[in-house]
Formats: sequence, structure tokens, C-alpha cells
Amino acid sequence: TMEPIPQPAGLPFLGNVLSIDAAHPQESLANIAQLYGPIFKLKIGAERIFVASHELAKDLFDEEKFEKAVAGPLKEIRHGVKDGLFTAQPGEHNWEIAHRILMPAFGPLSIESMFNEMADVASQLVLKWARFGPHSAIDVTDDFTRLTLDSIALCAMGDRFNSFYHDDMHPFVKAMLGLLTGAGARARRPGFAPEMLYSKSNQQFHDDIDELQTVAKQLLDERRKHPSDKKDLLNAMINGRDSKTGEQLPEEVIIRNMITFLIAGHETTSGLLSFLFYELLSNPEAYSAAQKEVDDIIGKQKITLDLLSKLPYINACLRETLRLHPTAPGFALTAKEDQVLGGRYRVKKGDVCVAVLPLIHRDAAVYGEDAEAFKPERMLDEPFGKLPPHSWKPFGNGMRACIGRPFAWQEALLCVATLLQTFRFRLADPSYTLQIKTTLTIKPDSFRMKAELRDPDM
Ligand code: MNH
Repeated sequence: TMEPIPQPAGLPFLGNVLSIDAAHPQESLANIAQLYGPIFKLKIGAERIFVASHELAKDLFDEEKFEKAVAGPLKEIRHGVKDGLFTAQPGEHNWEIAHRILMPAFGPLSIESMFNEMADVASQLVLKWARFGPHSAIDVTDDFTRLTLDSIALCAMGDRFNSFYHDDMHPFVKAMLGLLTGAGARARRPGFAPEMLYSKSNQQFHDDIDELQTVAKQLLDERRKHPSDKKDLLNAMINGRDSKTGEQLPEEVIIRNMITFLIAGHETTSGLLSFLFYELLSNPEAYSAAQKEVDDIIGKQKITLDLLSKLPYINACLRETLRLHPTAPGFALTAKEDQVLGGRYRVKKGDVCVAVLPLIHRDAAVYGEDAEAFKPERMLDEPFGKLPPHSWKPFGNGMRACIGRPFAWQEALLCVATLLQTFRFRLADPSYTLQIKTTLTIKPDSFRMKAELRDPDM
């Protein structure tokens, strides 16, 4: 028998917007789930169905029944990057060809060839923190964002942002962040407010998009003028031919995807690294175990790809971090036909459902009564392989899952191994309690630590 999907009482016009604290939407969703259970409907601009348990989410992740929805902030980002991989509608032709051309470029072999460039950027972070000395409080998330931005820009298109050498941001980065914050703000506007109210921020939004396109086009023209045989993503897009149709990517599609990689490829990995260090500093046993693995396997050697493949505990720490803190905390799906979730909740064709990852990932039915605890052991290869399907989804679902996962993983492993090899860390403020800062992604807010060189002669 069918049950109605619960919906908190709302207000005329505003609907449920007041149920969501714009600064802390994840906390609001957790509170609503406490009261209303693992599925509920909210009218925030449009109507959305939120799904917060593994049992109900399983049906959402069935690609026969649901497909990716470009909704909310993604729909706004789409103004800037159209049918780029991240914001393409299901079935769009330019997604199909870009996906086939880029899959090998994001494959293990190609990512391995980016190792030296990733290590180059990581060494800049090490130098900066070493010079700070043991008494300065490091703004962890800021520096991890410098790392991930510089590394995607260098590996994807051979451009050095040199973020560690500037306090103010590279103009491309400024415009990209403008597009992201603009997209978030636009997605929250109440539908009934006249557009006129927003003419200034609309202008800024479109200026940022123009700037991104201009800079990306310059980089593309530059590469065309001075071709190189570098195996980066830009060359893959310039030279690649679709295996199925023989087509090459049109210029505007290359530009859209260059911007897309920067947008999709930096905040999530930066958040992952930040939460990982937060969890290590809050769980001394896990910190010691991770430290021991780096010391036993790597010691004082120069880190190589081969050594990175021998760190099961650090791997498990990364997985466990993304379980508790999925840095892309949700994604949207639409029903392809009328559907039923969990055998009892009716969802109509075209309804937009959001997978609430932080709650799905803390489902006690899957992870047990200690689901809220950071326990990397449960994510070692063997137990990880035995988790029920669809219970760990930080990289999204099916054919629209993250294409950058091998890139992010290699970058994160290398960074964690390098930092643990080099420094001893502690909280800058021992009484720090975790606050989450939400933009499109989540990060620990105002998280600071101090870094002391383990070998002062370095
Ligand atoms: Mn990534 C899609 C999470 C790193 C490029 N990524 C997704 C989705 C999630 C996600 C979730 C699916 C979104 C949706 O269904 O609407 N991504 C992550 C996380 C990390 C990450 C948690 C790091 C940790 N992503 C990266 C990196 C890059 C990247 C690094 C680029 C180098 N991601 C993408 C692209 C897509 C995507 C491109 C869209 C893929 C597609 O739809 O074809």
C-alpha cells in the first residue's frame, strides 16, 4: 500500500524556504529528516523530494528508473557551460562525444602520467607550510584549494595559476568563483521576485561567464599556435576523435569543458583533504595508524606512483572521510516514468528527487549503530567490497558519475602521504568544533591547524 510523502507545513508563496537555513542547509535537512523520516517533500522555489535512507535511495540509483536532473544550482551553472560534461542534459550529443573522447584521458594510465605535475604543486604547499613554522595557524581549506586549483589547471591545460605566490586570486579563478556563488544565489531566489531587483548581480554573473570564456579561448588558441605532445586533457580534447562517429569536439565544446574541469575539479578535492585532516586530528588512533603506514611503506624515500599504490589504510581514510563528509553533498535525479520508491512512495514522471548523501551514508541499517563515527577500518578493501550496492555514492551514479575520480584520488593520496611524511600536525585551536560551510560543496569552516617539520633539517 502507498504512503504519502511527508511535507512540513509551509507558507503561501514562500513554501518551505524558511525550513532551510541558507547558511547551513545540510543541518536543516538532517533536522527535517529527524522529524519527518527518510523521505520528504519541500517547496523551495520548485518542489523537491529529498531521499535520505539507503533503502529508498537504491531505487533512485536504478538507471532504468531515474536519470540525472540538471536542477537548482546546476541549472544556473549551465548558463555558463551549457552542454559541458557536468551540466549536460541526459542524451545531449555533445555529452556523448565528449564522454567517449575524455574517458581514456581520465583513465588510470593518463592520470599516472600527471604524477610529476601533481607532485610539483604539492611541493609548493610543503614549502609554504615549512616556512610558516610550527606556530602559525594555517587556513587549511584555503591552501588545499590553492593546491587543487593549481593542479587541475596544470594537468588539464598546462597553465600555471601560481596560487601559492599570490594572495589575490588569478582572474580566471575569480570569475569562476563568481559563477559558482552567483549560481547558488540565483537558485535560491524566490520565483515571484521581479528580475529587475537583480539586474546588478545578473550583470556580474554574465560578466564572469564572458571572462571565463575569453580566458579559456586564449588558452586554447595559444595551444593551437604552439602545439605540444603533452598528454593533458586539453590535447585530448583538441586531438581526440569520437570512436563511434569519428567527430572531433567543436571549439565551443572544448572551451565549455575546460571551464567545467576547473569548476568540478577543485572544491570537492580540497574539501576532502580538509575533512580528512580534521578527522585525523579528532581521532588520534587513526592518525597514528595513518602515520605508521606512511613511515613503514615510504619512510624517507621520494614518493613514487608505485609507493602510492601500497597505502591501504590511507585509502580507507579517504573513503571514510567521503562517507561522513561527501563534499558534493547531494545530486538530483528525475523519474523517467511514474515510479515507486521502496515499494510505498509514489513519484511522478519528471519529479526531481535529491539524494541526500550525508544521511544516506550514515544509515545505521548499512553502517551499524556507530555509523556517525570515523572508523577507517570499515573501509579497508575487504569490508568496502562487501558493502551493499549503492551505499557509498560520493562520486555520483552510473554513467553520469564523476569522470575525475581517478584524478582526485591520486591527487589526494599523494598530498596526504607527502604531508604526513613531512609534518606533525595539531589543531591550532584545541577546542575547535566542526562547523560546515556550504557553497555548492561542503568544507569545514574556519578549520586551522599547525604544522611542525618532523625532520627539522629538511
Ligand atoms: Mn566530480 C561529476 C563528486 C572530483 C569532474 N563529481 C560528479 C558528480 C559527483 C562528483 C557527485 C555527479 C554530479 C551529479 O550527478 O549531478 N568529484 C566529486 C568528488 C570529487 C570530484 C566528491 C573529489 C573528491 N570531479 C572531480 C575532479 C574532476 C571532476 C578532480 C575533474 C578533473 N565530476 C567531474 C565532471 C563531472 C563530475 C566533469 C560530470 C561527469 C558527467 O556527467 O559526465
